[in-house]
Amino acid sequence: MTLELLPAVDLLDGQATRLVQGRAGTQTAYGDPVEAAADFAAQGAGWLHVVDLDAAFGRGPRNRGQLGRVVEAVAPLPVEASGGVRSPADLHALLDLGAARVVIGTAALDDPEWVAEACERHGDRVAVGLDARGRILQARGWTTSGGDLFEALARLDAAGCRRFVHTEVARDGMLAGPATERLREVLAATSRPVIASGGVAALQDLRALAALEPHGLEGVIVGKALFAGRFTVAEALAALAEAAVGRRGLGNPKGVPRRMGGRRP
Ligand code: AMZ
Repeated sequence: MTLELLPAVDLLDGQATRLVQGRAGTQTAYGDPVEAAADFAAQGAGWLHVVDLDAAFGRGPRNRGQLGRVVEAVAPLPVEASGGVRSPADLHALLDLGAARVVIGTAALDDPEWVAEACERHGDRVAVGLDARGRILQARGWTTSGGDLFEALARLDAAGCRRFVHTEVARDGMLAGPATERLREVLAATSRPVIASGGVAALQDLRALAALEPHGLEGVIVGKALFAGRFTVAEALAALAEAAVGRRGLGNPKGVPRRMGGRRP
């Protein structure tokens, strides 16, 4: 299988924005999020990841209009939406706007019972965001910490949550490479699909992550590297497709034709 690429459009005050390690005040604005999303879609992305940063910081949902416009602009491309989903009303609002999947972070720590119920009720339409500095989980726009990553993962996995998004906060927006070792530990701790986020800076990082696909890595979220022009969505998709083909070839390292003696079609 090919690792799924989820280009990320983070929204702050209606603008496409990148933060450094998620800290307020470090933002670089990249203009109209609808334009960015449409461009990523046109290049062949299979998913988009959209974060309402204002909502994640607890300033209320200021970007739902933009989220709706993004969903419309890229349809039928599925959009994963997150940020500030703390109640059933928040979750339903994003599903009603057309999000194919909603990621819940802070509430998975604050209100695990509701999140377990939401996972059960909505199945694949809900994923749990495990945002962490090392093993320590981060909440409320990564301004507070609480709980152990692996304890929460075990608990939510047992509660039936179907998919996890692991973000290494210390790497996010840093263009310093993904937290591959931590990710290996996360993959070893659950048999549910995992999406990785944070730190991707180069096509080589994507190839390294693609090697984790057989261990349960399903996708990778890329933000800053795309907005900073390190590579394009099209290049990223080509690198991931190539890595998947290379991996399939590993079962047959010398490239010996499998149907020896058979006629070529
Ligand atoms: O950059 C940040 N400070 C930040 C961020 N990108 N804070 C939260 N988030 C993202 C998480 C997840 O997708 O990676 O927002 C979502 C979680 O939000 P919440 O409000 O459910 O914790």
